[in-house]
Amino acid sequence: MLGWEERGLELVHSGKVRELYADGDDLIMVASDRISVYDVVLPTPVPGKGRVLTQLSLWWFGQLGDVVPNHVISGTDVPAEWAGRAIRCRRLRMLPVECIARGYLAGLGLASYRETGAISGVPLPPGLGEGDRLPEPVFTPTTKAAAGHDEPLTFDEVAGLVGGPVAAELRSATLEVYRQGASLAADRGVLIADTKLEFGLLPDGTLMLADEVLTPDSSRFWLASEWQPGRPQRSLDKQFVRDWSSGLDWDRKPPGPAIPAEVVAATQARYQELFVRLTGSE
Ligand code: Q0Z
Repeated sequence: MLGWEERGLELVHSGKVRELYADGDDLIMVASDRISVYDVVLPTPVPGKGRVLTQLSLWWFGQLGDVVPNHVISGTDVPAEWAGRAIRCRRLRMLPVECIARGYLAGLGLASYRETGAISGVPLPPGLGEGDRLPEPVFTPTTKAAAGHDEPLTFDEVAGLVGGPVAAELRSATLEVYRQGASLAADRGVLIADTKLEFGLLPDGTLMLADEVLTPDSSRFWLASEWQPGRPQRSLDKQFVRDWSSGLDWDRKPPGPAIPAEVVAATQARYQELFVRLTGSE
């Protein structure tokens, strides 16, 4: 079998758990079975994770096609070695903003709220606690740092980076994708606490949803039946890995520990269960 180099593909970006290749004018995004916890990639893969996340993302792109156009060309016209876990997409001019929508208080949104009562310059009512649902979803964009940590941006700062009209489009598309996705997921027993979207532009200026959408690697998913505001929530996908690793003598710095087989199996089952719950297919 020919490897990707022999087929003229060029590796353009290697992320923690995914790779991005150029194929002529197109890009091919390839999801691996690698898993990260506390931002550290563990040495043990979770078989099937790349396929489940890719198929979930493709399903969401289909569901959300009326909200905003997207970069997908094909989920099947990809090299055979990546079948099921790769997406052929249009190469866009990516916008330098991580577009985050939050519907519940968790993570960096919670930290910002506790310090200032606001997130990304959007004031929130007093008295909210960890895991609470927000009165309205909020747009909380950040920078896209090449290394290190993303920094919060106010709406005016986004407008300074991409121009006022594109910033307004980004905010409305982000909130609408979140609203429709979270509403559909909630009907199926899954809460989407927050999500990170990436957008790019076609040469004619059309805004397109890019990258991955509403996967557990880009979003916080909670099981509605387990939601208990007032404390940290259980993560639908990685909770077994977190619970197991918290019992180890590990400082959460690389290299991470190998995952035992039963924790891998439980995590695989969690990804599959999420996929079946949301999409209604196996
Ligand atoms: C996505 C990323 C991945 C590592 C660039 N349609 C597009 N056009 C231009 N650029 C991108 C896309 Cl999706 C683009 N990333 C994120 C994806 C591996 C990094 F699969 N970076």
